[in-house]
Parts: sequence; structure tokens; C-alpha cells
Amino acid sequence: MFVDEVKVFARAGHGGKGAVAFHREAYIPKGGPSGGNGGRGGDVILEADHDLNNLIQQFFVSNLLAENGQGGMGKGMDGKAGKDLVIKVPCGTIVWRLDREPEAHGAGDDSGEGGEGEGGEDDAEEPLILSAAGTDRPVIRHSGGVQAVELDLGADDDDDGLSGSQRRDARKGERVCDLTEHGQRFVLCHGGRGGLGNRNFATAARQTPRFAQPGEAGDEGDFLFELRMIAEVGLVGYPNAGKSTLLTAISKARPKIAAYPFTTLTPQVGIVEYPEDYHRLTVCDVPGLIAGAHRNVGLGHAFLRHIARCRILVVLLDMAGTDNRHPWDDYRSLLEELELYDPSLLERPLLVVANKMDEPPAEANLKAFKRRVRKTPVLPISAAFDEGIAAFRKTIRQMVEEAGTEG
Ligand SMILES: Nc1nc2c(ncn2[C@@H]2O[C@H](COP(=O)(O)OP(=O)(O)OP(=O)(O)O)[C@@H](O)[C@H]2O)c(=O)[nH]1
Ligand SMILES: [Mg+2]
Repeated sequence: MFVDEVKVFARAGHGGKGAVAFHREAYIPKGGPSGGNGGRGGDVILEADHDLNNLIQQFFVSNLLAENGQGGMGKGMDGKAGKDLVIKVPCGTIVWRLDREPEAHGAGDDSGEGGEGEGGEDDAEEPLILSAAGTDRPVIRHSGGVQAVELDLGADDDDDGLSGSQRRDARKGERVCDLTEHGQRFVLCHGGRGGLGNRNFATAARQTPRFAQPGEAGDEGDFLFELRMIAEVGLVGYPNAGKSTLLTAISKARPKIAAYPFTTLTPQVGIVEYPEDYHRLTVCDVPGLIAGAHRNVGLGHAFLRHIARCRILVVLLDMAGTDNRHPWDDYRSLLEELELYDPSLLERPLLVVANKMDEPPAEANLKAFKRRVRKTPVLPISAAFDEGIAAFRKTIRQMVEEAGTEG
């Protein structure tokens, strides 16, 4: 299962409460206040990890609860701090803070201990706060043990002057962080401070303080984790154009290849190696796009977020026109779908690659195609027969380097 968007609830640990205690020892009358301080609650920390490629862990454990701080004790002993909860997420994870509904989770009354156990009760209350999806993309929601994928097929056509992707981002809430580098950390929720014990409040005038500070609550909130893969080159094309075959030819990735549409259902990243100078490029193969994808036809636009960070885009066309398709129509509708998703995608350097040049109709189709797009360079290849692959590797490297210096 591939999960690239998931809603989570995170709560940092509550600070432990300070203790009220008095020193008692033989021959020491009125030993004075000796209540220790409470420990601080653990933080919820996110850490980017390049060994992960999707958010499945958060799909199964979506309540991220850090440990509470221990309460202070007598004899001046301070409580232990709660352990930080370190959550590993794939590189490329963006975190959005969702607006909370006021009655959600019913938290706020835990005081020091037992916070972990209450996670179960939160789950039981969750169905009450489930409401219809506000976003136009699949949102995976949890309701106790039952998981459901909610698809809002509602129109994407609001007329507010924003592009599709900008509107989607605006609806998601406040962007909290973007973890791109391996090992990068971000404190999502800070743990609460521990309370001071009564020994801190002794003064000359008040020598027996019978009170101590309670601990502070940790930060909490609902968040949306969204994964946008990090690759330099994005491969887009109609189903069956040969994207996975091309990825297999240039890298060690082994996506499934078959002669039916929508073989690839999740984005695949391959690493292209240039042994001569140990250079590497990452290429992302996104599932096939078809006309009307913005209306959720086929697999829809859901996976286009994974090419949003790519520096260059490769449009792969089936020049043989298999299944009575016309390369020119495919090209037009691919560009249209990219534009509908995010117009800025078309500003990226674009390489048009004509695949399946080994098939008989391909030559004639390529000639006709080139006449229509005179300015755009078209690279002919035959991915299945390793023809033109060396030129393709060279071209993408050159384009990525040029795009890099411009940026
Ligand atoms: N003749 C010929 N067939 C090819 C070539 N490249 C790919 N194919 C065939 O085209 C079919 C589809 O290839 P895939 O690589 O699975 O296509 P895809 O674009 O990944 O398709 P989806 O994952 O369904 O979007 C397979 O049967 C391949 O063998 C080529 O250069 N020449
Ligand atoms: Mg494929």
C-alpha cells in the first residue's frame, strides 16, 4: 500500500506536577519544604529518513503521543522528563496544521500521568467529529479500527483566480514544515514544562508552602502529512507509453511493465548513475495521465504532486500510436492536464521523448509530429530495445544541470 497523504493527531507530553512534601528526619525538627519539580513532557519530533518512501507508518499509527513528564517527589527529588517521540518520515514530507474543531479529542484534563492510556478513549470519540472531506483529494480518515478512503469528487472548478494546486494548498491550512534532507529534524509539538515543587516557594515569611505548581500541557494539534517525492526528473505520459520500461532501462528500479494501461499505480523513483564521474540523478515515474484527469478520470491528478518538485519534466509519447491513439493528441492533453494541475509546471524545462520508434508507424508519426511542434526538440528512443537510451541519459543530465544553474 502506498500512502502519500495522511491525517494525524500529535500531542507532546504533559509536564509533571511539582510535589508538596516536607523534610522529616530524626533530630531535625521542621525540616522545611522538600517537594521536587516535575519533569518536562516529551516532544513530538519529526525526522526525515531517506530509507522510507511513503507514510504508511502514520497511516496505521496516526496518534503521535509523546511521554508525559513524571511528577516531582519528596526528599527534593525531581521527576523524570518524558521521552521524546521521534517519528521518521520520508524525505519530501510537508506538514500542514489543520484547524481543530473545538470539541475534538476532549483533551486537556490529564495531569501528569496516564496520558498514554487515554489515546484509546480518543479513538472511541473520533466518529463524533468526522465530517465530510473539505479537500478535493482523497483524505484517509480513521474512525476507531475502521479505515476508509473518502473521495470528494466535487468540482475542481471554483473560479477564484487560483490555480488548482494553489487552491488545494490554501484549503489544507497552515504549512508547518517541509522535511527534505535526510536527518533533518523538526519539533512538531513541544512538551509541557514541569511544575515547581514546594521547596521553591519557601520564603522567610512563608516557611511551609503547602502548594506546588502543576505541570503545563504539551502542544497538540491535528496535522496533515503530505509526501511530495524528491526527484530531479519527472516522467509523465499516457498509460502504456513505456514510462516504466524507460525507468528500467536507465536505472536499477524494476517497476512492473505490462501491455495494459495503469500497470503502475504508485510513483516509482529510480536512480540514474553516471559511473564516469559518480554522478546520480533521480527520476520519478508517475502513474499514467489521461485526458480528464483533473476530473478524477483514470487515477486523476492525485500523483502529480510527486512531480511538483522535479527540476525538469519528460513527456513520454507512444509514437507508434498503439490502440489507435495519436501522439499529437496525447501531447496536447498531457500539457493541458499539467496546466490544469499547476500552470507553473509548464514553465519547467520540458523534454519530449518519442518512444517505440522500433514499430513501423512510428517514423511517419514522428515526422508529422515534428511538423506540428517545430520549436520543441523531440528525442526518439526505443526503451524496450535500448535504443537512444544513452542520448536520453545525457540529455536529462544536461538539462538538470542547466535548470540547476538558473535556479
Ligand atoms: N515495441 C515497443 N514496445 C514498448 C517499448 N517500450 C515499452 N513498450 C511496451 O509498452 C507496454 C507498456 O509499457 P510500460 O512501461 O508498462 O508502460 P507505462 O507507461 O509504464 O504504462 P502504465 O504504467 O500503465 O502507465 C509494454 O508492453 C512494453 O513492453 C518500445 O520501445 N517498443
Ligand atoms: Mg508503468
